[in-house]
Amino acid sequence: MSAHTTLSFMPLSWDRCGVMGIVNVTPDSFSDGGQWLDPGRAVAHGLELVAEGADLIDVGGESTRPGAKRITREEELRRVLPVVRGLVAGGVQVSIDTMRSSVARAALEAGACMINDVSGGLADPNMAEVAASSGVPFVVMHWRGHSDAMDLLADYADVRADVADELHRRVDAVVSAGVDPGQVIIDPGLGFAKDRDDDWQLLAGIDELTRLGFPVLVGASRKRFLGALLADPVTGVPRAARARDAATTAVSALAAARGAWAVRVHDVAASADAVRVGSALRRSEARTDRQPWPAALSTR
Ligand code: PMM
Repeated sequence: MSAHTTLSFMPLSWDRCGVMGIVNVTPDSFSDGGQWLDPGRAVAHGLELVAEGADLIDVGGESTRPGAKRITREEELRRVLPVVRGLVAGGVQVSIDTMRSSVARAALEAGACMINDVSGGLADPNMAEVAASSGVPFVVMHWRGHSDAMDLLADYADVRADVADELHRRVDAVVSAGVDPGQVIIDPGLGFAKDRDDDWQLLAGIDELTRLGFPVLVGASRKRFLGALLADPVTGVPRAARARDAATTAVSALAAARGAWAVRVHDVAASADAVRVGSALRRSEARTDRQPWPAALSTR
């Protein structure tokens, strides 16, 4: 696997960390389940997220919450296609969040311009071929198994090294199946077969992941590790999913500062500001004309 630091698909490259807004067309996603099941409301919400600063919208029809059961292909298509069509008609860049190659193909035909596969091509052996033949950006997320069993699979010797190694092998597999390395975006898959400590370690290791040579997408929005961090100090009850947005925003700034390509979030407006902060800090750190502190101070 060779190094490719930028997407060859230019419309999805920005001069800062990007913001991917989430529209889950599901009855059971952990934080917004049931809110956007009606296609008209889902499209209106996606357009609202774009107005708030989303660079693209990720549309998903199948919940991946821990313990979730799979739905049929027909149901998934019924949920996502009208929303993809509606958003594309509104001029929005749409990513399709699916583990099924047939759903990805149908969404691309409806105008989606990116595939986000949380299984990184593992759940459906035909996904890599659809990605390869379409040439669109393809998110390869770290994944070890379906949602009904994933919590039992969070067993790592060294989570950063293991996730990087497994992602590396997944990328090699999809590239062998014909995907151009310039299409690939990697994602550590926070919360997917990870416990809270694993999620924090992976976040702390974003810079290492970027060194694999692919754009890195970070999906921390409202996830369990934030709920646990913000748990009620008396009862220990995790903070409710909707009340995790400020923490998500903080993660967006940190992810941008550590070189993430984009963050995947529910609350777009706050993260749109946060990624600008993180990216500005990163640009400033990268300046070559900076004086080391002691020298700068001694010239006063
Ligand atoms: N998380 C969820 C769904 N899709 N896609 C990527 N690439 N990365 C993620 O972390 C990710 C994802 C689950 O969260 P949701 O139910 O809030 O959409």
